[in-house]
Amino acid sequence: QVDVVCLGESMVTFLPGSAGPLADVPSFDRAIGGAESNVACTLARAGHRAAWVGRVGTDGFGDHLVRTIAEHGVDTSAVERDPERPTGIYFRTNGERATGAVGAGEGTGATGLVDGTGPAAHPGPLSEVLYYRAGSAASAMSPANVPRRVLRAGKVLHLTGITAALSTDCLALLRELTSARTPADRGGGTGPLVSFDVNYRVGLWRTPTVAERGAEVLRELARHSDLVFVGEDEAAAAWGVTGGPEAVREALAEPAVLVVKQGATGATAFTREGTAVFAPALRVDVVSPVGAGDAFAAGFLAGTLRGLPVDQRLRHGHLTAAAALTDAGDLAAPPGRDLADRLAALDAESWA
Ligand code: KDG
Repeated sequence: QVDVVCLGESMVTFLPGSAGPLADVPSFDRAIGGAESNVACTLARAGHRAAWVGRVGTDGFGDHLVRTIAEHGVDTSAVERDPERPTGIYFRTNGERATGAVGAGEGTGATGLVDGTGPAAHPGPLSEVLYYRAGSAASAMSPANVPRRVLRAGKVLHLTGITAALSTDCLALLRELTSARTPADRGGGTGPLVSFDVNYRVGLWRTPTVAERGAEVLRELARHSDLVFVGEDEAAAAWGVTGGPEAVREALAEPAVLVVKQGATGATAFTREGTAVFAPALRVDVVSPVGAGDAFAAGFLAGTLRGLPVDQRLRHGHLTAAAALTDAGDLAAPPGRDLADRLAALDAESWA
């Protein structure tokens, strides 16, 4: 059986060859991105059976994505090819970064806010993001063309709020995969545990592809999921919640398990019973914050699949995020299992 099925859009990513604003960058290096396939790749690299379900064009970018994600050990057999629509791509720039050590949750990139806000909205020091994904093959995913059998084949189905912003059909698909469930189903034997990373991409929700307000849609999807990841900064931006993890939990009407990422400080997980468990973040020198949130989710899910206690799931999340933070791309090789085990066993103080 597959451990985790991840559904969402993957894109070919162009990383700048030099720092500076978009207008001044002469060349870019090709890489891959996509929050959900990032999670799948990281899980597969950590030895779990992961599948990615998505839709790409029949163009060379689509070929490259499917091939590269498969090379990470991910099952891509359910990926659909769309002959009429292109594969999404996106460009990043690398502005001047704040130097010094920050934690695995630090920066909006770790939770995802910086991605998609777009250069016009955030000319700030972190990287700019320029998407070319409107009308992409993935935006045509819908309840009619994504095989439910595949989505229900894993122990965990991992979704993110990015998909909800791609089109009304994509939103309908996410609603079906979450709202159709009843609280009694949660974590039960009737289907996979639904994991949802809020991934609030402000820029995507500003476009007219989906008429509804992103904040409301994301709150609804989170409320219907079994395991929710959200950054404090995302909760503040989307829902105006600023009172710490407990306030985020109240705003989401107590999802089954909630993980609130608190930047450089660490992360708090609320268990099904409502117990709060905090784990401090690792301190690392950040190369790029993009993809750290995905890595954190992958680490937490890996710990969950291994049946580890919640504090160690959080530590796995921080550790995997640290690997992504110290890599320029959206996706970094996770630390090996030995190292993960050794670090997970360390005393909490050693992490701060
Ligand atoms: O979390 C990293 C992702 O944001 C990146 O890989 C691209 O999926 C992506 C998106 O929609 O921004």
